[in-house]
Amino acid sequence: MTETATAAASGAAATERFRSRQRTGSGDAGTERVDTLVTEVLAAVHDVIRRHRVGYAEYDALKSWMIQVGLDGEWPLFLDVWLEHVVEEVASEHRLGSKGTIEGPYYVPGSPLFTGEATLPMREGEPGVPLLFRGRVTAVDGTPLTGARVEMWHADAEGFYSQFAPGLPEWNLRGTVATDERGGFAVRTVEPAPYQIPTDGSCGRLIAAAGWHAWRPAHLHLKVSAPGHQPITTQLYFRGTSHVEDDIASAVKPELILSPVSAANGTGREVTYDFVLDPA
Ligand code: MBD
Ligand code: FE
Repeated sequence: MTETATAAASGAAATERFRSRQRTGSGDAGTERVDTLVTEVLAAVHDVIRRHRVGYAEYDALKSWMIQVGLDGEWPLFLDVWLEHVVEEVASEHRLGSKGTIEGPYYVPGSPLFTGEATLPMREGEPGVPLLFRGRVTAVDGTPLTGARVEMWHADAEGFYSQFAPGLPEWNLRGTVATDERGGFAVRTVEPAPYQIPTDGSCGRLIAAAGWHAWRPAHLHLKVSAPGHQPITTQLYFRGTSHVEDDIASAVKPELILSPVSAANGTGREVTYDFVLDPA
């Protein structure tokens, strides 16, 4: 029997995951700050209601949709798709090193650790074009960072993430590699598929109701960290693949687009990408 992926199951897992690792310091904003932010958000919504003459039928539709987002566990998905990119933009305004982008709902800390070179955990005959991803991690002054951690996680060739879709090994396509004495790392994996927001959940219903598309371009997720440096959370995309130009999560930046070439050994593709970390 093959279990099928459902919005409610991946949403419940994402909600649970978020609750277990909420960033410290969240939720302790002062009274004045809460007053300012909530008052302005509400005023913006009031303005929309007045300008568009929103009626009771639409108000009730909104209420029932918001209730269902919670029941589906899709608040992490909704927020990361439609709001996180602006939070990331504000947070990274003064960064000198590599560009970051949103984390999304499917990061899991503590993936299997390798040194220098890694083949991400994958199934026998894992579908997808083999990809060799390698590079170096340095400080902004060019100093190689030995022992930096490069964490990678991504969807499989069907667009599914381990621990959020059924039937996949726990750490499938998730791993951490520590850089060598020259700051270098290499990761062998397979190229991910584009990601479709689940069509059977509340986010999918919103997308259909608004006539939008539900796609993110194929992407690799990464977190790169080293002692004494600011960690970076980013994603990398593939030049010329679908939805690089119109990501529903608005998380593509020109600096994050890879151009892999045929691998020197004749199987699959390879690409080099270097990370530069800001001082802490
Ligand atoms: C993803 O895979 C993702 O990276 C984001 C940001 C939102 C939904 C699914
Ligand atoms: Fe993703």
